[in-house]
Amino acid sequence: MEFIKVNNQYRKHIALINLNRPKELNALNLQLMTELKNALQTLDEDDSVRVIILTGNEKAFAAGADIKQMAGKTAIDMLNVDQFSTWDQIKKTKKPLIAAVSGFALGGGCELAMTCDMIVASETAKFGQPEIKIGVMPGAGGTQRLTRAIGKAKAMELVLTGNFISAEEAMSYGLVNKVVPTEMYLEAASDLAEQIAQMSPVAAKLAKESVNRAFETHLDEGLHFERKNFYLTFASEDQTEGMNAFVEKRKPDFKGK
Ligand code: CO8
Repeated sequence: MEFIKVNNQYRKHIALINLNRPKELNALNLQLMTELKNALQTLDEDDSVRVIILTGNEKAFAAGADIKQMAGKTAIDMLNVDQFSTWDQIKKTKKPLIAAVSGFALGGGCELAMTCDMIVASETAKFGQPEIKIGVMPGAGGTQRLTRAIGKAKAMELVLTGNFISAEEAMSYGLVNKVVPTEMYLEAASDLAEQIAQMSPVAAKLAKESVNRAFETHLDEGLHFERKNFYLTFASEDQTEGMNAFVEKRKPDFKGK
């Protein structure tokens, strides 16, 4: 792989994916996105992995889709390339996915971070949807996910002005889970990942699916969906182990079965 680095044993049960086009501030070209989609699919099928962290480098998580690659394209070129099928596949990742963001998370970079389940940010992180400044608009979920995350007023402002917000602002609007000093952002994401990796992987997948359902349906259907997944956890050995461990006053040993 040319534009990402993958370590499927970064920590016990935790994989790390690094976006790796540092000179271009990790601009998301088509090849990078395909590599990322393939890596996530492989990690999703790898039983040794329970949580995935996606990161860039200190200066940039990703400064957006690759403008140079898109500059000469027509609408029909964009339609035919159908890059969003790659994004749709990334969205289907079943395991918890944490974005560890430092520096720029702009345009497609901000959208990619929001496609993850949680965002841990360094204090130097900057989020924004600056597409309007180059004559287009968000296309990989920015108008939808940002609005759901931070509400209409601020989302409209960011999308229409292209202004960036700081990590602290992103935190206050509910876009990110935590903000930490820059030298600690990957460590903080790893701590969060380690906590989740100790839980039942079956329950984690079903819980992730259920939380995401809240964005896609109305309350009654969401509650119904949650209930089915709750019942399904009782088909797992992890449920027996978790409840027995509680009764026996010991730490559970979840196997993901
Ligand atoms: N695409 C391609 N190259 C980029 C991008 C980008 N998005 N961002 C930065 N680069 C390149 C620069 O061209 C430069 O390359 P070179 O050295 O060859 O000139 C290098 O990265 C370093 O960038 P700068 O010199 O500009 O660095 P600065 O620190 O001065 O500025 C900024 C950093 C503010 C981040 C600036 O680079 C910038 O404004 N970048 C563009 C941000 C942007 O507009 N992003 C949105 C892109 S459009 C988009 O994401 C649409 C998504 C919708 C669908 C997704 C489909 C995949």
